[in-house]
Amino acid sequence: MMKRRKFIKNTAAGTLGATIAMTALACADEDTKAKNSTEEDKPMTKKVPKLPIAICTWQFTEANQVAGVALDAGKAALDAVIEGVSVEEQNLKNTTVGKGGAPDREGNVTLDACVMAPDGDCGAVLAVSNTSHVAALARKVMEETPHVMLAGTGAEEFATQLGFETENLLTTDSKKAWQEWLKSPEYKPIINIENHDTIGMLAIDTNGDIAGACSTSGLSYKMKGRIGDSPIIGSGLFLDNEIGGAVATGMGEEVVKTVGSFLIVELMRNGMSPQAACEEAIKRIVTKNDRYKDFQIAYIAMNKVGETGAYCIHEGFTMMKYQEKKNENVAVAYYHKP
Ligand code: SD4
Repeated sequence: MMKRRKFIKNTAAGTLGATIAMTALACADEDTKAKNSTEEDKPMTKKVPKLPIAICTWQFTEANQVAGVALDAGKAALDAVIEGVSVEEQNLKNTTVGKGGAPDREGNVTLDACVMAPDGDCGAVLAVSNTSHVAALARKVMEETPHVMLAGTGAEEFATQLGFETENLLTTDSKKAWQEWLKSPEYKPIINIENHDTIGMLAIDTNGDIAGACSTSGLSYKMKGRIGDSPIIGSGLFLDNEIGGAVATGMGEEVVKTVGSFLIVELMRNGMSPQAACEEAIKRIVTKNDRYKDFQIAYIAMNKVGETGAYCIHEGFTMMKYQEKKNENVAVAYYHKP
């Protein structure tokens, strides 16, 4: 196996990041704020947030804590996010990530994940059914192959070669729920109802470097072979270490259509705050799709200096944020007021 790429030397979050943040504050366009915005006008003297910081989708308290503690111990952002998401990949109660995830309509649990590193390198695995630690596997694709994505049996064989534990991902509970579903098999993904969903995580380490990971079993009872946004770089996850990063959760098909995470990073590049950028990305979806009342999408984002933002279509989504040894569940504003 060859070592494909060497990480470039980490660059500190110095003048460039600070400049971006101040520009973001100065240039945030009021017109782009979606309704229900929680963003307040911020004075130019605003304090730069203390690093390191880890944020993740939903109320994945332990996963975010693990990432935050790793960052506090001086670990690199990429190591921290992979350690963090692996908590949920092993959590049997979570039916949308890793082992215990709901299967497709034929009873197969298939996992998708991607990772992105501060140097812009990335890796992804799609439709993996033999191991739960798919974010770690995506990292191996990034670091040890000449490719960015591996899917299906190719990814599974790669995992076996690397010594990843072979696991049966379908738990007794998930199997029972699927068998129940088969009695009247209607495909109606209800995202958001329970606070267990795809985990997307972003971390900025003590060097000021940003990395991210996204891991999911996708939508319950999806068609065999269906892939959502989560392993697609630019949709489920994107970052640029000079600017910041974003991750998505929710109805993957709609995220892919607007390349949501890439969009958010580019909006931040053009001066928006993470909050304004998340709101604009949601606005892009709801203005193009009048079915938005039937699905949930949420974005979280963080810029180079550690300012964070999040926005979603429907009430019920929250974000975790770890900073200065505090791991908090943060309320997130939403677009649709029924
Ligand atoms: C997908 N985005 O596969 C994932 C599912 C998800 O909240 O995030 N559910 O489309």
